[in-house]
Amino acid sequence: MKKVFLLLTASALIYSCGSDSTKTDETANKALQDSVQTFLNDYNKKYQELSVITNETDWSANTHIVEGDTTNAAALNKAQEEYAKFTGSAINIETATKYLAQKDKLTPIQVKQLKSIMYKAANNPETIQDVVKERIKAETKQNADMFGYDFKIDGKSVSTNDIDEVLSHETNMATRLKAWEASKDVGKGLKTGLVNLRDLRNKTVQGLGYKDYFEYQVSDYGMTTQEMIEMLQKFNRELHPLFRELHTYARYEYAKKYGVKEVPDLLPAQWLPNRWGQDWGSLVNVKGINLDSALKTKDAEWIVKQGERFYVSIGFPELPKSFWEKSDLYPAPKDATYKKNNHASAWHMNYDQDVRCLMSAVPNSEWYETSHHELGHIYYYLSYSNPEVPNLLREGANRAYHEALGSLMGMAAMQKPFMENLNLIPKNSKSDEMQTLLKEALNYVVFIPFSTGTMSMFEHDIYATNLPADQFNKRWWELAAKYQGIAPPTNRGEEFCDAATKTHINNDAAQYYDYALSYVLLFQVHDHISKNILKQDPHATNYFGNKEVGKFIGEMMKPGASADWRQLLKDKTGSELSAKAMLDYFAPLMDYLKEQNKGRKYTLPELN
Ligand code: X8Z
Ligand code: ZN
Repeated sequence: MKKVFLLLTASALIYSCGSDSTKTDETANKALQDSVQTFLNDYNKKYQELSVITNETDWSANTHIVEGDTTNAAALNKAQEEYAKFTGSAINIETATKYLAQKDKLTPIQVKQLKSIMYKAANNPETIQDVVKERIKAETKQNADMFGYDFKIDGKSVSTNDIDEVLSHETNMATRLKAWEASKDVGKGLKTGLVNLRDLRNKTVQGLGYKDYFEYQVSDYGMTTQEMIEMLQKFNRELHPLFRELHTYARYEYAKKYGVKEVPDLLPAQWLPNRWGQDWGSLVNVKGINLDSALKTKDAEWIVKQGERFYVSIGFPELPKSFWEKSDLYPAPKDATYKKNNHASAWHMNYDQDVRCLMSAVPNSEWYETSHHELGHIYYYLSYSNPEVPNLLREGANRAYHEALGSLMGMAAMQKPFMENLNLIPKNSKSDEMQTLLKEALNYVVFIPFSTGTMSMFEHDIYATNLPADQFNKRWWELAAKYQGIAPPTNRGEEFCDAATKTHINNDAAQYYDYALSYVLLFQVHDHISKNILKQDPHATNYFGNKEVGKFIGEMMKPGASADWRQLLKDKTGSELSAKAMLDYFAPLMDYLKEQNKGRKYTLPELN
């Protein structure tokens, strides 16, 4: 009896002891979480305030570029410096580090925000503020030099839209070559700036312990450089058999088109419709589905509005009025005394409802697709601008998600049933499905070696292996040959810097694999939507008006970066990131292309 009593007392004692300490722990955790929350609230507020100023000045610096006028640049540098001073401040780094050391006691969303603070700090550490300042200045200048550039053909100013038009349609080789060379001229003047930026970007992130800027950018996915490179190579390898068929097919078909008897081993860059050979879609015209000719009857405004109509039809809200008032959607007038950033982008000005697009839209299929892509960014911004998501996490689940969801809508808007529904093509028109698939592959599959290979490996080499400046052009074309099977028209020495003609190399550095991953992701999401929501063949869907589809996409967007990207994908599609859906989509092409390529010489190696 006594024993029992004693035992009971002991257990009661133990219990009450535990209860007290749990309570104390809970109180301590609550106090810690409260102080973390106060820090985060202050940070989020200040972060938003500074971002608004930076984004506004950045907007002016990209929409109004006047040679010799340094007003915009000076304002932007000043705003960026203030932003850097705050995000990289020693006190913020110290505080976030201190709190992260106790991350087990914090809520997941607090931990995510603290990590985001550290990530942002690493780009601007106060400890090396002179380097940061210099980098900011160099970035502003590089951007203005790139987008202030006056492209010329035969001494006459031309826009990049003009150049793209020639490369898409012209069959006269001399004219094509001139346009291609004109498009590469801008690179020469950007080389010194790029070399300098490479050094400054590396130095900046080394301040907080990253090996180099490539590693820094990759770490945003929670991955190491090696893991990212392996994943990119895996996707490239998986798509290679199909790409090899496309490459063979394209060499012979282009040779026919341009009346060239001897088919070259590598595709001459000036034969291709895109300045970097990243999309060969216009090689094929599918009878009965000519989007470009349908769009000739529309104006540029229709293109952007149609994008909005599509998103609204699946349940997204209309764009805020300010979007239409403040965006810069169309090319600068021919006689404008200023230039503007000619590459499409979407802006989240205040981490809230002030969203804008910067485009140079004209009514053609390229801009039709791009408008849908950019509006994808805009609707992503609007979706995560909700009270559940703090400013710091108003970003994509990862950067590839941000690129994928708009591209998905762009792809969906080009499928036959969708275009029939919009009366862009005649209803029940007969068309060759294999040709449609081929055209799509020349866009989506051809993009993979460019994005996983040429672009990503070049950026890896310049940042992670410190590629010497006198090898930039040599390396660029080696990679283009190896991955894309492309060669320049003539020997391009180191006086050129052809990589720097690609905007991302200058102002979106070491992130191009985002797009590669986004294509893989978009096919995965599309596969799920087609089969499980629409119950339609992925090759022939019509998303228009389907609220279930909108709900599904909206749910992917809504949590922003408060979601774990791997988990989100698993939850929404049931699988991990994989090229399977993309491979399945294009699988029917293999036999067709093998048949077409019978007797033709393959010049790309087989990989396995
Ligand atoms: O740069 C873009 C977007 C930026 S928001 C227009 N894209 C890549 C490119 O143009 O190289 C979209 C797909 C590929
Ligand atoms: Zn984009």
